Amino acid sequence: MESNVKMKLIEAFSRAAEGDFVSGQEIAEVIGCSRTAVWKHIEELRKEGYELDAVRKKGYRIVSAPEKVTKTEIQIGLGTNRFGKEVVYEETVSSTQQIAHRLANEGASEGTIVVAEEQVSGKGRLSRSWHSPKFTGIWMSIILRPIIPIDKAPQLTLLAAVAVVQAIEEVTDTLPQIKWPNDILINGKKVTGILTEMQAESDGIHSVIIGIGINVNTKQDDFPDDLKEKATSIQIEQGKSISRAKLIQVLLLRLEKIYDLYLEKGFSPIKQLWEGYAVTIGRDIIATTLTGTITGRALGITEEGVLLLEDNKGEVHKIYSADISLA
Ligand code: BT5
Repeated sequence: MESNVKMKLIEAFSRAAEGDFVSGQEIAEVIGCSRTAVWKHIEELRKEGYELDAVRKKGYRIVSAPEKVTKTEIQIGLGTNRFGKEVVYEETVSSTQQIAHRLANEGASEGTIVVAEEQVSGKGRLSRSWHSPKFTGIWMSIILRPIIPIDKAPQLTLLAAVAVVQAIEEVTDTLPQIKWPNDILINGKKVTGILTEMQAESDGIHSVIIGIGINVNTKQDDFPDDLKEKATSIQIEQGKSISRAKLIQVLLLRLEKIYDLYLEKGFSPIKQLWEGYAVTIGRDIIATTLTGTITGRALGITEEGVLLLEDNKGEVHKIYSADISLA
């Protein structure tokens, strides 16, 4: 919706006393549109997360405004030591990853996060896109600066997946599971995707940027047709919405704890936690890699976080990166 139209509309509502209706006529005058076009603007406002009452002969009133994930919402009550101490918040971005990359280059400190209400070109792996409609989910990137060898960076995806599952478990009554390497599912449908990118040179890792996308209060209609069957949200699964800011706080705390455990004790304890949530292990799966397709039984992950897949000839393959589906 055009931002000046939106501003005028919100202003008209905020001039009215709380709980009072604003008539269609008044809205038409404020915006400078016809009375028949008023409902269209009201619908647009609804799409942006506002709840509105419409009563014949009285007009419209705002019942609730969308909850936001601003720096203040995230930082008040945040229990972490480092993660989320720097928050870069934008209402609309192309991709939080892009901004985080720039900030990392400019020397942003570890634990800096970039959060947006909406991404217009959210990124998945391999230049796929990530659908990120306004006010519905958590679209966040966090900058880490671990001192680890480059080939260990993929472990951070698994570490982040564990933190996300723990956080969702803590604030909802759903039971998420992890599909190697970067998907989190509820009832078999994708609720979260993780994208781990790295800035490194021959002297080692400069930064790792972990992008986390969680469908929180997304409604079925918010998903495009090609995602309706395979994607879900916390709201869809548990039948009620939750505070995105609260989930971000819990997630940052979980992430910081598990990251500290990782820096202190290595990948082993993370692997154990991860295996407790993994849905693919012990099952027959199809792994689609850039070079081809392998079918077999997922045996587990190695100490490095690499997936082991045994084909029907008994040969064990190491899978570093792939899309997995159940056979
Ligand atoms: C991922 O890629 O799952 C990584 C997604 C990471 C998104 C976060 S949001 C914050 C940060 N900023 C960004 O720009 N990105 C990160 P991949 O495994 O390649 O899966 C991508 C596929 O998931 C798409 O091709 C769709 O099929 C599906 N998909 C897209 N949007 C989805 C959504 N909102 N929910 C569930 N599935 C989705």
